[in-house]
Amino acid sequence: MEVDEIVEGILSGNKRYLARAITYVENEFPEGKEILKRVYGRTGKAHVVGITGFPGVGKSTIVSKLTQEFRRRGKTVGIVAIDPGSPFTGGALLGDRLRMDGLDTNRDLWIDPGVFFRSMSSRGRAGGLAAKTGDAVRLMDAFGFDVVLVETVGAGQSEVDIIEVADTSIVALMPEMGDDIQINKAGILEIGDIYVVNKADLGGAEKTERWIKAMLMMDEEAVEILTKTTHAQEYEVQSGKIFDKIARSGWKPPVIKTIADKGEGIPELADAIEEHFKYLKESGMLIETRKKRLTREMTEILVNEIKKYLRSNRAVDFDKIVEKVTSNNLDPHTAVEKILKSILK
Ligand SMILES: Nc1nc2c(ncn2[C@@H]2O[C@H](COP(=O)(O)OP(=O)(O)OP(=O)(O)O)[C@@H](O)[C@H]2O)c(=O)[nH]1
Ligand SMILES: [Mg+2]
Repeated sequence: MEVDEIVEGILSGNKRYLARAITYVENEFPEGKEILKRVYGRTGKAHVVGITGFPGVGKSTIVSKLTQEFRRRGKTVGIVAIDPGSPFTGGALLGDRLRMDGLDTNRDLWIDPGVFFRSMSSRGRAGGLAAKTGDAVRLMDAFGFDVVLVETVGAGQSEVDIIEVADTSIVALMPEMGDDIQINKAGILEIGDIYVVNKADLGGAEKTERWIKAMLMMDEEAVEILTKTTHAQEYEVQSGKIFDKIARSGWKPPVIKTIADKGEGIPELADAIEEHFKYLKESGMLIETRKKRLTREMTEILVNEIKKYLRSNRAVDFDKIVEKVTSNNLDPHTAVEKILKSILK
């Protein structure tokens, strides 16, 4: 399939071409990059919503019910699920279908032209997964979905990455998960704009809710202290994420109890999501955080390109210079100055 054909297909709303474009991006085919370049002008309108949480808390069920709710509200929905367990299949639709159990039971969604689902495997592909997810989201955005939902399992590092693609981050928990220090260690309580305590039917949801609120209050104090220091800039240099958190401090993350498989609490969750988007737009935070994120993304691309360039030994014989430094005939600083000079000229 030609790039021209795919771009045209995406812009005219044909999902087959969207699926193909995502496959190209996922496999790092050069066509993927080319397509992204061509459709970038159409991106930026979708509300990107990330949902993360430990395995089995009910993320897929929430995504499925939320999708129905947004459809009722007249919005179209694109879904990206990061699946850590399944082998990479190139995103075969049937495989996706079987895996997304929550959606599978929801046959109406499969035939709804206003919904598109895609899963991406993270197995053995941790590196660059955030970037690829970001590009898949971008393609869905360009396609014209009003909302793009991204489901990621949060059990280690990857959940923190949703902050890099989502405007609104939802952290899903379930009862009996509170007072578990592991959750905070996983960084999960630092990234939520909205918290969900799902499986409220199991009992103990209030306790978990209280615990989250207590954690958030401590967090709020920390943010206040950080905001008052005159060294906010320094914090920004040290950690873009801490700064983002400070910047987000005008928003108090709500904690919402749900029974997702029965749809309970889902309209309230959809309200909170829409409210957060409104807040982001009205406060200027949407543009501000997107700008910061793009700065990080472009810096990463630039550094990667420079690395590639150096490895190619085209501009300078990098290996030879390293040898010189190893044998103490040159110091690292002078070596880098030399390299930079020859690259820049
Ligand atoms: N009791 C109860 N069960 C629920 C609720 N919501 C979802 N479940 C069930 O919990 C199980 C896991 O739900 P999923 O939606 O697949 O959870 P998940 O977080 O997407 O799981 P992974 O993608 O494997 O991390 C399923 O059997 C659901 O039917 C709920 O509110 N109450
Ligand atoms: Mg799931």
